[in-house]
Amino acid sequence: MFKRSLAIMLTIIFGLMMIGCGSSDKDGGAPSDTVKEEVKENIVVGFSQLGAESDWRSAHTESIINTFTEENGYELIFEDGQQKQANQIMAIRTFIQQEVDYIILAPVTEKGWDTVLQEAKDADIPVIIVDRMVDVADESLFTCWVGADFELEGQKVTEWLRQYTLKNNIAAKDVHIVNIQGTLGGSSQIGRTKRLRDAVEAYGWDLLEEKPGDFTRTKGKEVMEEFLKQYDNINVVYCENDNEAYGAIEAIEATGKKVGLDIGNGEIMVVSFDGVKRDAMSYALKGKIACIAECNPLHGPRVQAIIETLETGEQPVKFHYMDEEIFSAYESIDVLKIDEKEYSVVHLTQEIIEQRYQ
Ligand code: GZL
Repeated sequence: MFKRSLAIMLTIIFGLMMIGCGSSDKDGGAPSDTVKEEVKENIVVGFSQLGAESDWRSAHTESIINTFTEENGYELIFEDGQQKQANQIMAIRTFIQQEVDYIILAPVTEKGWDTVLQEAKDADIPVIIVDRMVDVADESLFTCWVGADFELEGQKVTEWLRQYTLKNNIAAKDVHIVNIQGTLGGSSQIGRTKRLRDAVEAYGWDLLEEKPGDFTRTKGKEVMEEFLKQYDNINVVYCENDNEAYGAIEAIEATGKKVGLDIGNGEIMVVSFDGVKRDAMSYALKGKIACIAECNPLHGPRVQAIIETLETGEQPVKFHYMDEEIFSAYESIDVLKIDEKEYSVVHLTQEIIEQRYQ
């Protein structure tokens, strides 16, 4: 911030000098545009990303990097936290020393940010939180947040599953679920897990066990293998992201069991979140993932709009929610009713997939 204020001051002084020397335009008016252009500083943004664990994360990183480019007037400093909060805190402290103009933080977990966000606030550097939320005592420690309603994502999947069981006369007591959770303590895991537990409580499903799969394919496969050794009656697998679902499907099929929707006849249903890559949609088209609650990773433009508003001296809205759908190839469920609101299910076809990834 200091660097850019200095640059702006220099512009004014330099411009006044130009006017004094009469070398601006003919009538001695404001300095010519070339003066302002020469010293215009790019906005320096420090981005602390939590890691590279999933397709969603890669798409999220790409969205930020593709937005905060030099040609768009930015200088982006990117730091990968590799799933460790300590690395992210170190990155934020480095950004503060570098006197960046803004900090973007994608926090790996919700807790433990108060001290370092206070340091950023003391350095007068606005912090924009993206994706998962931070749980801080004082919400003035961050300027804005861009992300998803993770509990609503969980409600969409569990409401879809409830409708499925009703339409196919599957008794609640015969729904035997395991949950492959996301990275423990992150808002996406917290919200999606909470809404599964609420549904189990409300509808009487049998929740056999929950274990973290860290949003990765490898861990998702490992956890599913453990579940399959432990339980012989699993018929629904709730995966908290698509990469875990890929791993779970691999583990299930390796035992000779079938992944699909016909849980009344021995198939194992997989439900998931994200819907970022074509792979996930192809699985869903084949019924290998019964439904996917979209989690939209394209935060870049929303964050840029926030920064542009802040640059004008205006205060943007604090919380920004991304628009998200729910996808399924199962055509008998069209609409989900959640808390008096209705959400249409996008019935997947090859054509819709082609359009989405053209
Ligand atoms: C969701 C994000 C989650 C994704 C996973 O906003 O936090 O983390 O669902 C990602 O794919 O790893």
